[in-house]
Amino acid sequence: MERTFVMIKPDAVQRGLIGEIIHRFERRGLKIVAMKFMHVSEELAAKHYAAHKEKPFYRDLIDYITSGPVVAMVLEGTGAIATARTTMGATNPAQAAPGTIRADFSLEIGRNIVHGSDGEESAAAEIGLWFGDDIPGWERNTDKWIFE
Ligand code: RTP
Ligand code: MG
Repeated sequence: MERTFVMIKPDAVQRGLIGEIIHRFERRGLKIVAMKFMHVSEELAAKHYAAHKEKPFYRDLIDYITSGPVVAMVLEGTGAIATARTTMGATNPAQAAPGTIRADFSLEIGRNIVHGSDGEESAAAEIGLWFGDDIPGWERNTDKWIFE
């Protein structure tokens, strides 16, 4: 069963959208296997966004993600990495499909309210960075109605 790392960004926390965002992933069938409300240090932000170090928006991105508390989580399910990203919508909310989290609650790329790992490699690295490598699984009552 695949796992992915998802983060509810500071803008969404400030806007009172934590429940709404978690609700969408939960309702789709993704299973929460780890979750925490936390402040992001400059050091953690730099490690998390290391791939973007040379990008022109890097400084703004670090300032954004360290500007207030976030909710970090690990979601598990069939094709969880891609499924979480399609539930979130395109990086730029202006191009995100209606019904996705980003389209329904945001307007600008630098305030796009949620993060999700973009592939197997980044998912493994981000889960390890934010939660460590020993997250136990758990049996959900509804698993057999969601996973074939
Ligand atoms: P994320 O990592 O947050 O899930 O988003 P993503 O994969 O869809 O997009 P990525 O290319 O990894 O970019 C990471 C975050 O950087 C901000 N960004 N700003 N101003 C810009 O051109 C720009 N491009 C990216 C966004 O907040 C994006 O989510
Ligand atoms: Mg990304």
